[in-house]
Amino acid sequence: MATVRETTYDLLRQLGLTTVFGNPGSTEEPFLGHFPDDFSYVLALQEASAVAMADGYAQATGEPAHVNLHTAPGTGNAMGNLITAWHNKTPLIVTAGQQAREMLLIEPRLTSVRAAELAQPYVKWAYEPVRAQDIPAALMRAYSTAIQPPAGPVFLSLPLDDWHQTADPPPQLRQVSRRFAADPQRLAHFADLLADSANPVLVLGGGVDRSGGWPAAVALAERTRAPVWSAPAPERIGFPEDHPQYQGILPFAIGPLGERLGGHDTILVIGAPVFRYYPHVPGDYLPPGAQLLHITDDPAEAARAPVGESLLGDPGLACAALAALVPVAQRPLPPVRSAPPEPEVGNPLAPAALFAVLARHWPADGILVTETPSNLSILRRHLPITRPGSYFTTASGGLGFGLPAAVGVALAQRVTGQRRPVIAVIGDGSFQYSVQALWTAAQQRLPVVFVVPVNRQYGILKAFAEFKETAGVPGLDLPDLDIPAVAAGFGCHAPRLTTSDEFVDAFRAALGASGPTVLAVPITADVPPIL
Ligand SMILES: Cc1ncc(C[n+]2csc(CCOP(=O)(O)OP(=O)(O)O)c2C)c(N)n1
Repeated sequence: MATVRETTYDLLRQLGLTTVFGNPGSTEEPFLGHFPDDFSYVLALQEASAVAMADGYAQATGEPAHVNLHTAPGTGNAMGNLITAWHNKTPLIVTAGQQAREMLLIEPRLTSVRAAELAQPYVKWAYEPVRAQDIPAALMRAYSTAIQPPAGPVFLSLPLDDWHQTADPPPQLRQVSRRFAADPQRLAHFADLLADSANPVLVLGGGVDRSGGWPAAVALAERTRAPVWSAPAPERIGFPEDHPQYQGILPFAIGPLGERLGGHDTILVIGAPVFRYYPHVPGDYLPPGAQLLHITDDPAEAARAPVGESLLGDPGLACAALAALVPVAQRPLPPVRSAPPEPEVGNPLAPAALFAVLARHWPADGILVTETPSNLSILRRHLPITRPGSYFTTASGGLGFGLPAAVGVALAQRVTGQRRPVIAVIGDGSFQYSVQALWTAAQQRLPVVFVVPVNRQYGILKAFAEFKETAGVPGLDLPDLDIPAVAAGFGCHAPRLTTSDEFVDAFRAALGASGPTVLAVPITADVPPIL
């Protein structure tokens, strides 16, 4: 008779979930024991890193990933990046150990009380099976839940003494949809509204990239001849930023965003929230007289939009369907946006100078993973994303995602055989939240290049304090962090750099290295305005 454990591993195998990201504890050992040869365990030294590595891996492979956590404290450590996975719409199957059922009543050490509530509300489904025999079927249900639109994390709490129990017959291996197409009537209505518009604009978000929608988005843009903006604070990029119709990234505040879209009568938003705002700047959501059309695969995202009409459907499929329905517009093309000014190269480098140098030496198929809050708009201005699947950042704004996510993205390059270079630009503050993922990168010999602009401060919080006129906030400076020493301690190559030339030589070498390199570059402590 098969055990629950054997039936579960068979199912994981059939689902292609043979990589387990995790950090083990005693409550997980009965599951992990006699770990099969055809599975791999990616050890993270803290659960925040395990979740974000799995997130990066899932996004870069386009497949769900499995994370195994240590009961309540492990889940607690994982929570920040679980919140990010939720906003990233990443399908993650999160399992966590639980104490033995026989003792749960008296709450021994390692009990996760109300385990199914702990990860809420940032999972699509959370469950502790009522019987040991329900684990494989619960896993099948968890998988089906995670991958259906909108994709997202799910959570299972699994008591440690369940694994050796005799299993029921295995659950049926099921397939469910990962995409759904829009209602044709409503889509035709949207196409009519778009065709009747005098001056429409497209706003594209991360959902376009997630759904493989670049070619369809380009076709739609070229038929409508409309300017194209990136949705504010995008977690992925849905349109080539070197396309002549591309205008830039919209500001993440109500008033400024509404003003930026002034003059347009139709605003078509695809694959993004309406909108991802950050500082509160009151104003009109839309320019006067404009209508907003919103296409998303997420009913909750559609429901909470303050304005506009919505249409549920896969962003990529919707772009393709709309492109087929709308006539070729006759209007003149929008003006091409100007190139950023050439920054002066000083010592220390200004952020713009560092990013201009980085852009100059950027590999054509490079993937950018980033978390550099105050300098992000400068980085994005100098380093256009021109290919699909080439940009990943936190959708939630929570820090501690980028560094481990880059490790997961790099692992995906190896596993899929794509072997695209992965470059992570991570602020010196952001670097600290899941820093132990450097060890996993080193152990796995992943050639990730971590570029750390060192401004010795929480720059964006200074900008926010200025913006809100809240002087005297403590804890915004970061003196005496020795990033090369920390990186070397985890097994990364980490040369000490100051000049631009040293950076260029080290960056080139890092791209060809067989393991991770951390390039901490001192930069000026400018505080760019928040908007
Ligand atoms: C988990 C978490 N903790 C705290 C914050 C608040 N926070 C936002 S940006 C930031 C500073 C980031 O510093 P750094 O990476 O050095 O970038 P800089 O703003 O200096 O460019 C902090 C602490 C957050 N977003 N997430």
